[in-house]
Amino acid sequence: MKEQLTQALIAGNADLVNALTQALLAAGTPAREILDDALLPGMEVVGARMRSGECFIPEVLLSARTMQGALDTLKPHLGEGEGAGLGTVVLGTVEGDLHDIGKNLVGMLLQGAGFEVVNLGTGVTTQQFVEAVKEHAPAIVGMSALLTTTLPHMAETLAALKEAGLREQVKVMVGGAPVTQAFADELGADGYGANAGMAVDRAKALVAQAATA
Ligand code: B1M
Repeated sequence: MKEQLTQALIAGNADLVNALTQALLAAGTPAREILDDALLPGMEVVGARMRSGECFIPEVLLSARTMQGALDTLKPHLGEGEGAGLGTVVLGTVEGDLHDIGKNLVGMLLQGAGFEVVNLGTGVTTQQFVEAVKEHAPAIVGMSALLTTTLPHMAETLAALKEAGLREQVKVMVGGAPVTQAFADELGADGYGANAGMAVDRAKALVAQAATA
């Protein structure tokens, strides 16, 4: 059934994806398994086809919307806040970038792990990140970017946090397909996650580290 789900996601068949996701959950398949074994591989194929010119924006959009629907179905099953009270994470996709599936997934898993998540959405400007840090005093601010052209906004936001005198009081995490550990290090970020699970592990480690500092 998982292979069928992958194929339905690639085809952007929202009704079938919804039915199969529900059926797998009802059969006792863990939400993370549905995500890791069926949905994420489906988005990988969509990405590869987009790159090779085999499929175009309307088809990608259809799969992306279908993926978001499946994530909404999985959300209540992605962890039950086992470490509730871990602190607040302000999360957003940087300016000029509207990719949000991965960022939303990171947000859901952070919530599931016990963080309070303030999701600023997509196209978040440097100033909006700074204002959100002032308003919510989060433990972590997380930036996501999927386009190489929008990566520079991460550095701009870090610089703006420094300028506003906020850099010392918040940990900065970055992620998204073009982001690497080397890029995060060069940027001076405190954390990076190659995927949502790794992002949650890193976020937990950062707050644990801050608590003992
Ligand atoms: Co776009 N797109 N897209 N796209 N799109 C990519 C990113 C691309 C790699 C496709 C390709 O060419 N193969 C390419 C970027 C090339 C580059 O810059 N190097 C690209 C392009 C070029 C574009 C447009 C410019 C196309 C155009 O208009 N000509 C355009 C740009 C629009 C804009 O942003 N201004 C565009 C538009 C779109 C759609 C609207 C059609 C749609 C987005 C819908 C949406 O997000 N609501 C879309 C999609 C779906 C993709 C691909 C196919 C899939 C992205 C995705 O959702 N992956 C993507 C190809 C790819 O990445 N392989 C592509 C699934 C998701 C779960 O993974 O987002 O990587 P990901 O998130 C992961 C990790 O990265 C990590 O955890 C997540 C979960 O494991 N992570 C973090 C993410 N954020 C994190 C933050 C963290 C930590 C970890 O800490 C804070």
